[in-house]
Amino acid sequence: MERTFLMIKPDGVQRGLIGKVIQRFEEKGLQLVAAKLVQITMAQAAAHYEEHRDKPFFGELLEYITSGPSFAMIWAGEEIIQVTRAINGKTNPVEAAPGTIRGDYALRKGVNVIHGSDCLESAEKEIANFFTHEELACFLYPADPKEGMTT
Ligand code: IDP
Repeated sequence: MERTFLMIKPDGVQRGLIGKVIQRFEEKGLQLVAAKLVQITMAQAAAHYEEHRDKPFFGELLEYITSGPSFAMIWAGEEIIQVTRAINGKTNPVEAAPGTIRGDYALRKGVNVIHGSDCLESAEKEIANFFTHEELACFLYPADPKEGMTT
């Protein structure tokens, strides 16, 4: 099963949006594999946003992502990258469609509530940056989430 790394950023945690965000992914039928509150270190932040190292907003981005606890998660499901990025909405909340997380809960590009990996390869790197193997739920969900809901 494909998996991705999703993270509610410090603004989302501080505004009490963890439950609402989780609900959207659960209701879509995705499967939660691991989750925890984490105070991101500067080293983890720099590794996570490595591709943006040369951007003018890099310093601001590290400051923001380490400014308070984030809620790190691993979710699994079919077409997980495409599905979760659609639920998150465009990077710039001004352009993000209503009904998406960023469209409904954010206003500024630099403070946009949620992170989602952009491909399966990045997802695995990001998971390794934030989770140990022991932290992952070690049971298999049914292929169709509804199959497990009969009892
Ligand atoms: P994504 O989070 O939608 O994948 P990326 O382009 O990978 O978008 O950017 C990573 C994060 O960097 C964004 O979610 C946002 O928080 C921040 N960011 C991107 N562009 C800007 C900008 O122009 N100003 C400030 N922050 C930005």
